[in-house]
Amino acid sequence: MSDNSIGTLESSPVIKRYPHNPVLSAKDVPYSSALVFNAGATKYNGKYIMCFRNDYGSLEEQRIEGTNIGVAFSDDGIHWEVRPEPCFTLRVDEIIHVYDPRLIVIEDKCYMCFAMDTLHGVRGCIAVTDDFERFELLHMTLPDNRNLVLFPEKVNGKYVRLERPFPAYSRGVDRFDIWISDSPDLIHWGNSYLVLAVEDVPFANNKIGPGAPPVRTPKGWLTVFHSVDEDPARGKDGWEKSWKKRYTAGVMLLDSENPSRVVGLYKEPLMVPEVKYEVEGGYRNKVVFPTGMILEESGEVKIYYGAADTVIGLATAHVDDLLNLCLQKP
Ligand code: BMA
Repeated sequence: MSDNSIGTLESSPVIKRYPHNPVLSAKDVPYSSALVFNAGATKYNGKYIMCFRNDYGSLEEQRIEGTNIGVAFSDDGIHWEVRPEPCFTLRVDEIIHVYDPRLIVIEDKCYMCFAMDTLHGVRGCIAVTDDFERFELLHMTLPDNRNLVLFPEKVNGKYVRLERPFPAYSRGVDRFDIWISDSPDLIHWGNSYLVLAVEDVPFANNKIGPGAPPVRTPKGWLTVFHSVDEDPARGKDGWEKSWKKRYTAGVMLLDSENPSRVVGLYKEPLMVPEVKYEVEGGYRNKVVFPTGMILEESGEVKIYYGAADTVIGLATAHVDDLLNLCLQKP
């Protein structure tokens, strides 16, 4: 271990993993698929809908040939049926691929935020759809920016998003934080503020980023984020020659009226990679990457997350337990 290594971490006991995880993996996909992970999830027109990252190629030969985004539907948020064709692909000239979709319904319209790798940087994008076949692209950020998540309703008359720019020049490599911006129309964005800095997260020594779109609670906007710690002592841990990072999940609460203000941050991780499909046999092991969060009327929160960049897991917690974690005094 090096001096600033984070060491052993544990998931909070409020988190329950679905015992039959993963809820979706390559074997469930009726077209070429190797890695199925990082899925946006929402409820729309009476169904659960998930848009997921599908890296195709060969799992056995550890080969990726490209990425598309697939869509799956469910009546219970647990058992999913994948539509026979991918729903979204962009691989033309300047655009290398699109990935890591997040879904959110605002005023009965469904929006998908996603990342786009281009020859000139990573861009965060927002599109709108009503059938998951046709998507109208509304906005693309300047590079480098990704992990866009929209709030489910306007705040003070404006659309709001969390995002994660990559200020590599000014902060050195990989010291990245969570920011917020607003917009009158989802097309023009500005009024940007820092929300949470990587140095404010005790279990991060590398970078953080938004996870799933926030949910409204009586105490504020509840939202999960991803947090990364790196340890030079780590070596090969997946398909790549070397993988020294661990991705965990954190949880925080933002002010209802001024969501750039953090009113509660749980100082320990909410979820840490610790079960088999999160820590071994994957493309990149020791990764939990939350990208979808649904608050049920019962108070149950469903959290969808990429596990080891290879499959999709579901974890649940009660909303009151998550709020208590955020608001507990040190
Ligand atoms: C991030 C993104 C995610 C991925 C994660 C862990 O930088 O590329 O798509 O899940 O790394 O590899």
